[in-house]
Amino acid sequence: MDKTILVTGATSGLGEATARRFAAAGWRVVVTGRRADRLERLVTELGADRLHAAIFDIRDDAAMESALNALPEPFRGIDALVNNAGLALGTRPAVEADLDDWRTMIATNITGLVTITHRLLPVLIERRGIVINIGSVAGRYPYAGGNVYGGTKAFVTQFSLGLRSDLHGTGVRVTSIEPGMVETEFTLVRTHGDQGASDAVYRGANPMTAEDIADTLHWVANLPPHLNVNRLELMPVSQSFAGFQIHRQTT
Ligand code: NDP
Ligand code: 8X3
Repeated sequence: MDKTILVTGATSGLGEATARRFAAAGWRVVVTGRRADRLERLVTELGADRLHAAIFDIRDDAAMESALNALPEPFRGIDALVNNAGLALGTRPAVEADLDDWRTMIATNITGLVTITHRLLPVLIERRGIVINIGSVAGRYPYAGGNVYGGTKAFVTQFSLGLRSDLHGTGVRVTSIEPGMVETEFTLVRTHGDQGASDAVYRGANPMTAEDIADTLHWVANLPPHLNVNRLELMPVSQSFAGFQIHRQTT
């Protein structure tokens, strides 16, 4: 195996599981995120020949550029980009939502994602690589309080499909993975650190695991080069759809 993958947001959840999955399969992995201690622990555990930590906030263009420019030679030829770094903040209805939360989601889930994609497209084209973007069921099915988070994930899906068109003829594959409920630190972040609320979301739900998604990503990336998965939506069996809400006049 002589391939390199860059996974954004590899300090926890889907990103960490993806880094572990591909490293176990023999890929070189560039792991990114803000929490340096977690990335450094991962490098120590899995080995510096296999993993490289590129520590930056995906909203900080200059930090991203300098971390990518500093990639050691064996990690520079990126064959796969997993755009995973992202977050939801808040579940309040739009009128009560915190505008700063909205702006953070847009800056991270949209602006950060397109910035690193634009930066790495030349090498991905040169190597006939693959871009895997992590969308969400929230981008397809609206729910109360999903407002801007769902909007950012709808962007991810549509951007993925648009990228496919633009990359026509290059051999580069683009996939949008759109999971439902996966137990990670996602809800802890969404609730601004409320562990009880996070536990309540997942309790008894038998949610998907980060490893379920990592296995799916590994499958997608290792398909024969003539096959492209455009979009893939996954849910735990315990999750489904609740239909429309109707507000009725009482008088
Ligand atoms: P986690 O909170 O466990 O992981 C999120 C990752 O994103 C962390 O590694 C975090 O790193 C990184 N990240 C967040 N903000 C930034 C930033 N500004 N700069 C760099 N990295 C950042 O959640 P998940 O693993 O669940 O989430 C991963 C992706 O999956 C997200 O895009 C999420 O929207 C999506 N998703 C999650 C679902 C779920 O149910 N869990 C379902 C569908 C989609 P750090 O904080 O160290 O910077
Ligand atoms: C995360 C899934 O349903 O919590 O993207 O929005 S959901």
